[in-house]
Amino acid sequence: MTAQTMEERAQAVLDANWLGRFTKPAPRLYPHQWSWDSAFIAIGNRHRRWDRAVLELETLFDAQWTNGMVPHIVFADNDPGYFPGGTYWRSEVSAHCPQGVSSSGICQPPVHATAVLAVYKANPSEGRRFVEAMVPKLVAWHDYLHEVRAVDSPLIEVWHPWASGRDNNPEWDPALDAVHVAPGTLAPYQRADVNHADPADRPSDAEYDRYLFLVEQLRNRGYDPDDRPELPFRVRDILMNTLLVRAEEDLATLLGIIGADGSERLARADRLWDAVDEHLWSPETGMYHSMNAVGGKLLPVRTSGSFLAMTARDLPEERLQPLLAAFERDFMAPVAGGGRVPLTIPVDEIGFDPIRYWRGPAWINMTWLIALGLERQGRSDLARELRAGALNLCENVGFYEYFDPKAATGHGSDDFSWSAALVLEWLRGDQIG
Ligand code: 9WN
Repeated sequence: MTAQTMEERAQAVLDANWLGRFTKPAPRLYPHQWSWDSAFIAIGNRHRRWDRAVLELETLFDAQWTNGMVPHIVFADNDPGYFPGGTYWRSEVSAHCPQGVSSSGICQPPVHATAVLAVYKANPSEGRRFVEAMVPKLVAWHDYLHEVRAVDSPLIEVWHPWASGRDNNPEWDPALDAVHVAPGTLAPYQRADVNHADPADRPSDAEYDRYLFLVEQLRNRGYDPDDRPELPFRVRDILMNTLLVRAEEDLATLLGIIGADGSERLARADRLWDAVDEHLWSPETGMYHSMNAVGGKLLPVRTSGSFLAMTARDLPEERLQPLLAAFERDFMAPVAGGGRVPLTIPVDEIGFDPIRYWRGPAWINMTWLIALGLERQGRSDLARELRAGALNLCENVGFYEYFDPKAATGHGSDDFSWSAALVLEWLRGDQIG
């Protein structure tokens, strides 16, 4: 297939999932607006649907809470096709949720400043007004993360696996094992996800019980706990923290574009990076890890989230060499037709499953974010391999949510928006690094 045809196909996926003010991540499995999905979608749409890219991010930030939090899901309606929906989350229990907004009460990784910068770069003459409107919202969002989500440490915490964006990554297993849901605690419920995707691809019922229990713990506290150290699940996620370092840097650039001073954001990035490097680096594995804030120990599973350190900072050799060695040795999976893509965790890691989501397969957004980091570290050769692997998977298998590269199969939802969006970005060859 020619590059042109591939571009048309990718754009058609985004167009079909467009709902007038935002793009749903998937036709049936995810029928609302998701926070980090919208950032990736805007990055893809900036090339051929610039107005939509702008509206996508504006719509998401219209639902921003008054404390700065950008919710991880903004519910379009009461579609019973998704559970847990707005009537379960009941965002109105928080005084911070704006009137008329129905959303979840947790957030997702902060890739939005990176997306706003990318959208600006595609159309600087019209983009300046967009940047002016978005900057105060991004400042409030990042400040919320530093001020509310960091407890006893500069490192940002996730209080629910869904907030990590990598929901049932085996990385969280030790932290989730400590969450006990006594029989009869939860009201009976019906999962909707297993109606739209193969149950073998999705989390187990026991995991779902814990997910809902953790939502209830947060909802009972109005999503604004004043006993943050007592929360049952508190993880200093490597992906969340490294992407915020990157986002602060991009926010400083955005401030510069509108003639404002970005030095405070760069200072925040430095302070956060220093904490990442001091507390999340493991000399034993030669990788960065997430930390269980309950107990203060590094979570042992090696995950691809570690490589986002390359996206966040220019790394010194003593960090880059071991990281790249682990990447090549344990994560890179060949793709039929050419190229390689990173697995979520190595095949020999406890909990690896080639098809269950976030427990092993390859994801287009992780591949793209890591490629951005490889470019930053001067490893365009490896970034090109990732690009080739991702394009071959999408071309040969389809725009799936995620992939088992060894079997060349697609999983989760088909026609998945961020897979199409990031293919578009790669085809335009317009790196945002
Ligand atoms: C829960 C929408 C989202 C992504 C997440 C992915 C998955 C939701 C789910 O889908 O999570 O938020 O129901 O499984 O894990 O990264 O944003 O695409």
